[in-house]
Amino acid sequence: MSVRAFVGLGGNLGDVRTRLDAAIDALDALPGVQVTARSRFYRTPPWGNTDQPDFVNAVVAVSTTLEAHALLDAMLVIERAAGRVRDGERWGPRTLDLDLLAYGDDVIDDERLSVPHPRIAERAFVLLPLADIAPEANLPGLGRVADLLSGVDATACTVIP
Ligand code: GSY
Repeated sequence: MSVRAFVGLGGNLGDVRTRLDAAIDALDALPGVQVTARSRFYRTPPWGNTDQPDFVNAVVAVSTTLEAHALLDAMLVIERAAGRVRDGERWGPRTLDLDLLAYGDDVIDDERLSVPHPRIAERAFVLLPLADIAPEANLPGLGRVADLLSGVDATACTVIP
């Protein structure tokens, strides 16, 4: 059985746009994963630690037969191949960040994974690209993506042509 999942992509070191394209191709090449929709790319101000370069962000929808933790493991492999080092710095600059935002209607909260991602509702850099591809999606416990987007300030985020 296939599940629709949403994956957030971001980064702010080096040629991020090219790296995000490669990461989307890598997701699509995974056995049991098909990218079914992709958002535009956005330039977004850094969230958390604001003393770092702007980010490029996007979101893709995938149709997958992988279980959520297996999808997460595959995403971590793609991050590492892109030079991402998880050095414990929570809000620092990064080459590539892949976040599993939602996995069907599942609610998962364990030591490795929280879906829907607990901070989606606060983050314009997630909601804006997510609304490109799934404005009507209803995230369990959070609500409709378009409604969540209307509750955040996205004015500093711009589409990259
Ligand atoms: O949580 C994802 C990494 N990240 C981002 C991001 O992707 N975009 C923006 N705009 N700020 C961020 N801060 C962190 S940490």
